[in-house]
Amino acid sequence: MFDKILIANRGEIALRIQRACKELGISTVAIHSTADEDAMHVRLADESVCIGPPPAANSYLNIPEIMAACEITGANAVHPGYGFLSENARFAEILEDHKITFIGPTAEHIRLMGDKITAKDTVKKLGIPVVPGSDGEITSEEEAKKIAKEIGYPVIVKAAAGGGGRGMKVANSQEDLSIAISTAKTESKAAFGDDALYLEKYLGKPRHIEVQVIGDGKGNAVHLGERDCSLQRRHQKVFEEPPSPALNSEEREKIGSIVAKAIGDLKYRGAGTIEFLYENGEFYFIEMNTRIQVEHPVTEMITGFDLVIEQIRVAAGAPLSFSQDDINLRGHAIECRINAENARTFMPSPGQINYFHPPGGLGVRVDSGVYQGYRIPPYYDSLIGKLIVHGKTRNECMMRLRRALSEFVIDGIDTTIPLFVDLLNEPDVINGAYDIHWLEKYLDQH
Ligand code: MV4
Repeated sequence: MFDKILIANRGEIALRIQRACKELGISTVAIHSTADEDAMHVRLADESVCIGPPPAANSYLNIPEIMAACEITGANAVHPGYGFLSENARFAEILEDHKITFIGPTAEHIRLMGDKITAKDTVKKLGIPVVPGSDGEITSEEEAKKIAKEIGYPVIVKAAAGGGGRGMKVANSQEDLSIAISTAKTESKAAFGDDALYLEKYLGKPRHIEVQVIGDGKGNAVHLGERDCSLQRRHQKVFEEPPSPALNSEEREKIGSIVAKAIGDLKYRGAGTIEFLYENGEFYFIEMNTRIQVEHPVTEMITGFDLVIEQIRVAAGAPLSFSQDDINLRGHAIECRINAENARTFMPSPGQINYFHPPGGLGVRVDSGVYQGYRIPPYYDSLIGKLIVHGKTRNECMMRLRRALSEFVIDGIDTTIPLFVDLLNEPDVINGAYDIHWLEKYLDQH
């Protein structure tokens, strides 16, 4: 096992990783920018290294500085968290070259899943259902038109280097297709330096359902059920829940076992998420994330397993501490992402937190990196915490969540808490009757 882990991240996820390290008796190194000198992840770490000025490109994304921090402190592993360098295959490779363990998958697996065309091709061969579309890259407009005619309009053109909603264009008819291809190509080349595109049938009203997996890198992999993350705004999730209100236990078991088998066959190491669109009872793979995700705590709440501890174990070459038969999904969990943003305009609201009172009680978890008196810097993502609630049933979970939201006080800045208070009074949210477009439509009307 490692004796010292450098955490290449900030905010609530840096604290989350420190907690796992502390329980395992591993000492922690925080890195931080000059804007984060007062951050909680720096205060609670055993050691800290300032690695650069506020812009992330010069600090949290600065690989040479992070390598120097590893060298100075003698860290033998790096946990990247989410965002920043978490899906950077080059970073994983550089660490391995220096005999420092990257707590995550191999560089090869990160690269494979980072290219959305090779990802789709790989999982399809492993038996995971994918969205009908082009077999790999589209190489000409003629070919694209032919495929679109076969699968039927509308279709969506996606960038191989994209993901998370970047570089996509919908075409409703053959007349739209050539402009969709040329704009997607130009945008993709400019944004990613890669203009490879692929084509898919456009699904009109799907849900976003993702399956959590973890593998030991030796062929053993398990699934920990799904999360329904359909409530999103501008491709940012705001509310996530397992189990999905849309699935029955047969559907859950079926997709889970398909995914776990595929991930085992890949000899995948670490935590991962297989994202699907779900429509009319069918699953369609869209992407795989090769990192721990923001919303991982809801899965921890219904399984009782610590996903960050398991990430560390498998990165060190240890076996998973549970098998598929040990995983029982119990009750229901919901996460609300608390952003330092206005709940109506979503304008960022950095500044000082004058008063901070988190909720508590049975089934309530708050993962946050802020504290009373803390000044939120304006340079980074506005996520300041997550309210995660568990209950025996979905109804109990929602009652508890309303109660927890009513207790939560954050003064001095705007937060998204009032949005959740409103959402939990909406019949469609109460009934779980939402798709990926529901939240944007709701926000247009309110
Ligand atoms: C789609 C789609 C409809 N049909 N693919 C957006 C993010 C990226 N991960 C995939 N995305 C989509 N891919 C097909 N074939 C609709 C979306 C999409 C979406 C997906 C998940 C959650 C929110 C979304 C919002 C708009 C569009």
